[in-house]
Amino acid sequence: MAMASTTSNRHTGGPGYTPLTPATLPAWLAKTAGAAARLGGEPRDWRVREVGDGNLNLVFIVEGPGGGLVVKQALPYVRLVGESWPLPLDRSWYEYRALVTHGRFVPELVPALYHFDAEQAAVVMEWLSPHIILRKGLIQGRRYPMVAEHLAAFMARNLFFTSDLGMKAAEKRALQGEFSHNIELCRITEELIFTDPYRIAELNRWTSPQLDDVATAFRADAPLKVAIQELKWGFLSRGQALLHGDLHTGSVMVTEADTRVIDPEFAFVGPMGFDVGAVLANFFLAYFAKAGHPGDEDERAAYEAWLLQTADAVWTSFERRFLALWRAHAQGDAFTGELFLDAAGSAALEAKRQATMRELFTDSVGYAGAKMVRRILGLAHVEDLECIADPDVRAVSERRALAMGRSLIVERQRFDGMAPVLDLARNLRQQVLP
Ligand code: SR1
Ligand code: MG
Repeated sequence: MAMASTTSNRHTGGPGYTPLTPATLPAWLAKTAGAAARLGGEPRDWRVREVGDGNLNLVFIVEGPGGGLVVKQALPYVRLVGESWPLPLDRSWYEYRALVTHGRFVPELVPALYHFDAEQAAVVMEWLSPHIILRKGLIQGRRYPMVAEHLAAFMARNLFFTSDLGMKAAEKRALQGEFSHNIELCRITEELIFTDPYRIAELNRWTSPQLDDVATAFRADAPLKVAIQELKWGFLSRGQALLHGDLHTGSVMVTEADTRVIDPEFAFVGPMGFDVGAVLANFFLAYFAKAGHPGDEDERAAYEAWLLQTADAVWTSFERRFLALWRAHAQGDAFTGELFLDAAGSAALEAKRQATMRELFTDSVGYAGAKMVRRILGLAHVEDLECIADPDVRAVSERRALAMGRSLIVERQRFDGMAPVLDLARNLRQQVLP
């Protein structure tokens, strides 16, 4: 990963910027419109905990006698790596703007926004309780009966209504322009997902020596490198819709009945399959990780089946919802409706809708593969696998996931629906790969 060459901020920071601490946060928050009323009592009564366990930011939970809230503040560097890797504070602006946009289309699936402080690069928002991070729930073997429908709705509505199918060209171009400056966050994705796992890179890591052979093989795998670069080109060049940009199971908070999508700081206008693939990939990673977690064999098998059913339901529900939106709310400037009013036109347009969903599925499959590989051979790993303490056991799961990731990337055109994708996962699960 090349270090970021700029830390430029157009919207945030300034001489007053300073990382908040549990000690300094109450005084700052007391000046923030509405926060004091929401928390109740006096600043000295507020309990502040820093709970950020992500790769980039500070996250505080603040509780007062009248209620709670969350403050998320950007640091001027990558928290996971340290000050040697500077990163623009402006990502908090993009996160705020993405949350506002998501709030237009799926208000029930995002946290409520209370305040954005440009100088401190901080967003004040709803404290979601008793929600937990979906990834942690999956590691604990919990089931979420609504999560597939909610994630499908989140993606279908946001992707459709910010695409040229659902949004007028002038607004879509403005949206694309606004997010086009989220350059450094996109660069992280371009390098950590699409490039570094396929070359020698300082920040790469993997379970070693167990996976040394696969890491070496991937760096020499020409069809794989062509395929991942095709996907990267799509990420760089295809402005289909406003993406969340980092839609893994750590960006989702859940209860059994409720789902909220958080952390859209990587938002930009890009290829829709990137978000869909991210969700699918993280259920597949959870699936392969399960074999390395302790527990009863029958329960494990049932839970693994639930994970694959959930991935299946995410795609099936997403496809159904996206098509329904296209048929009923095609207010964008793509596929001008008056050209397709007669029977032949209507049939041709419906055939095009079906073909578009097939293309979107192919993209989603490829991006899912990319997201799986990066979590095992690249810098940023996932707790599902990392919590497997025995490296020999962890490597068995990781090897299966890498095999699936490679197939999804290279052979993405051959998957004509979720059934063969799920068959691949089940087959690899049974194998002890050399
Ligand atoms: C240096 S940031 C590493 C990763 O964390 C974020 O969640 C994104 O997935 C990014 O690629
Ligand atoms: Mg995040």
